[in-house]
Amino acid sequence: MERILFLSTVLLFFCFNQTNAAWQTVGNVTTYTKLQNGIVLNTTSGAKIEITIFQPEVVRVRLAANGVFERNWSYAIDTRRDRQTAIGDVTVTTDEIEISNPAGARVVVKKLNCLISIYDSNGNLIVEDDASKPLSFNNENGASETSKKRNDIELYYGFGEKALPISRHNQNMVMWNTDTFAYPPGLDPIYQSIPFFIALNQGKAYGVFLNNTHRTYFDMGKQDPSRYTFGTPGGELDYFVFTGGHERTPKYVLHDYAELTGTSSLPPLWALGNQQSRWSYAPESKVREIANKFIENKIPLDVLYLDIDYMEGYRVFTWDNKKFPDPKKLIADLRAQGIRTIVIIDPGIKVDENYYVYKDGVEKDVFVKTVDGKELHALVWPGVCAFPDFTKKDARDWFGTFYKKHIDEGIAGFWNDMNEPGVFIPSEIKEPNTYHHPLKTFPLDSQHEGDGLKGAHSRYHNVYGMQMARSTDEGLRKLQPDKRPFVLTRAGFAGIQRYSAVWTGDNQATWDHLALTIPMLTNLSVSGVPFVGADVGGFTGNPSPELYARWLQAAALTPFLRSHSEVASKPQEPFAFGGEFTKINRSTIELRYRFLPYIYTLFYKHERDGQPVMRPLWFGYPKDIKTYLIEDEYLVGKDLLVAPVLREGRTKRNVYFPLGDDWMDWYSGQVYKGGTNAEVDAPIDHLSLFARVGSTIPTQATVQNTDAMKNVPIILNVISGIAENKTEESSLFQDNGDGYDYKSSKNWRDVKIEHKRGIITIKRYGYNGTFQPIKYVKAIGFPAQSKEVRIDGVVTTDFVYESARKILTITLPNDEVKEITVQR
Ligand code: MIG
Repeated sequence: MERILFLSTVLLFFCFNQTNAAWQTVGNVTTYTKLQNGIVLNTTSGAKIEITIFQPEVVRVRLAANGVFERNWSYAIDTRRDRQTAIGDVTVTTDEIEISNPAGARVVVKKLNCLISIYDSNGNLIVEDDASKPLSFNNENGASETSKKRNDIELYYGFGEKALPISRHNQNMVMWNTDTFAYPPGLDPIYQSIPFFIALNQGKAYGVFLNNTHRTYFDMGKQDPSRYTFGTPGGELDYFVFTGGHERTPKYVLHDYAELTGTSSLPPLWALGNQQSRWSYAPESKVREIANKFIENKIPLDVLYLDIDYMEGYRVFTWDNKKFPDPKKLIADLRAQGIRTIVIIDPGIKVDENYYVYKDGVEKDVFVKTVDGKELHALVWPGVCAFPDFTKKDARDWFGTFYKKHIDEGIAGFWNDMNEPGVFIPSEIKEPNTYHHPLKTFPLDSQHEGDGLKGAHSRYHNVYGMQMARSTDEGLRKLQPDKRPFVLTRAGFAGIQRYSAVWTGDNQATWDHLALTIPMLTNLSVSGVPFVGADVGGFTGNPSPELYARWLQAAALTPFLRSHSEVASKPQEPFAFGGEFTKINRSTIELRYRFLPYIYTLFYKHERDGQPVMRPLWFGYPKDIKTYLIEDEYLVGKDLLVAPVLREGRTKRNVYFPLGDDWMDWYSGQVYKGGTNAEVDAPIDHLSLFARVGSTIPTQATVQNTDAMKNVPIILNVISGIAENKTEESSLFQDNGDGYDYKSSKNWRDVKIEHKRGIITIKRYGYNGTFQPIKYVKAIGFPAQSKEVRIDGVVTTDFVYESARKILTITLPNDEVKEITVQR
């Protein structure tokens, strides 16, 4: 630890020490060239700065320290989207240059020291260079950095995957994907790097994305609370500022970031089911035993994972024929039980002349090279390995084709691990194996193709994992064009959401790690990655029955739900903790399946608008400053608030209800006013859950797996107590759970449910198909037996009232009902 501290101090010294002769500021603006959407400034130092209105409410700043801009291309940016060049009008006065969009952002540059200020569309200043630290660069080593003025109360969220508290103000963070087995809370960096953040200050948000794949760093007020600094040791300092438009909401900022870097496409429905993993379920009899136990115990399950021990000597795309004599049969048998199989695929390819993948790789010249142009070799599970250069299209395509074998065997999805990339430190190295030992990845001077811009590992390290996931995703799309791919990755970079779901690596079976899952997953979510989860129960160590049960509850409504644990850990399945706990864990997983129609709808929406599935409270309630540091509750979409117990031995917990809405206890119907706190009961078998008053949440009865959802009736849970004169719209997206009909004119529908006091209107948009019928409307928290219920104007008697739970359940005669009216 001391060593790490020492190293980072040295690093900080080099990053921030601008008295070093080679560091210099860009100097003053001399001449300029106008562009259609902005300007290129020349400066006294010879550096050039391009400032453009990238989108009406997105400003881009690029620094070419040596006067030559790099290729205008980025792994982060979603090239599938059409973008029009925005207008950036330029006006020049003696001292200043102004770049503005008629309806959007405005930038003012002071010629003296080239100081940049950025304004939102209402004319409010949002980001301003710190005049005491102008834009600077180091002409000897290619480093550059910029500092912005900071208001002491401004908070920062995002930055991808960080084992840090929810707001990252006063933190100094590094972007460098690292295999950090059993990372302690507070360790930085870990597996994924996303150099994007959302700033929030008294209800107003903006965002910044540093479009640079090197080992960049962000000091968010740690060194000096009056500014924040970000920079890079190499490549172009290229950053985007998302002004948030006239709204200045986090939602708006994230929408614009998603427009830039893309969204996740709708996953197959089964991938939202419960998933079970372990390092490793092997041999095949063990896998069957686990599957059977889930079924015997009636615990819902959609997926089982095979970790590294299914392979022959850890050679990817092979099977250990002793442990798995007939994989195809095993996979088919599991499938007949409603369970899909996912296998792990690592990037390291064993150097072995008799191994078909290696031989072919050598022939096709796909591997990463050393600085001398030789095949790079490093040690991982299989022994000495070569590594596909995933920054080369041919290598991505090549790797992608190998999945065919597994697809033909019936494997449903793939898990990419060790892709930071992480490698083993050779045993002759006697130094301690610290979390951030430089030998844990490729040498920094290793050579990558970089899709047309050859470069060193120091430039491409952070996108290696993302490009591996891309190779898997693209490979699967080609191999099975009628199915939606499912890929899970450990490493990633900005834009990873286009290719994969993400899990948070090797966490620990401790209460602190359980608590850490909420700030980690919500921050990943607001970094543009919706499909996120943590190993339930903790990867290293053994959770107590209580810890596992609480962890499962906390995770039950997170986007990706998977239990996973380390080799040699005790059994960590929901039925492994004894009778009472089997029951508790079963009902937790059943809860997940009840909410699947709601969660699936959120994923459908995400693809279109970039909004996260799992949300921190501040994201939904940016005007309520009391939400800003809450990290023990989260929202699912905008209508559900989850408040799990995260500490040992507790059977009550305090819940904060965000201001602006009222919240109803899902089980008891009790209403809590927004802006208040309450102490709620949370016995060991209970996950505290609150629904937003006025919303309508679609659920279903629980099922053993997603295959069994067909024809299961949908329940529309109307949360009573909507204000007079208010209208709330909720939705339910339905299709057959896989494939691409939902992008065509068949087989999907998007149901809009409008709720006014006493009236529910159901509007079905879309196309013909077979859908789970909307069968019940449940008015939850309904004060008394209703006097009259009408369905499409006709009086019905098909309703019951349970006074204890205050639930009025109306049964609909068919799936075409348009309007339900209820009289108190
Ligand atoms: O060096 O495949 O994070 O989930 O079980 C360890 C074995 C490699 C690390 C992953 C973990 C997985 C394990 N892997």
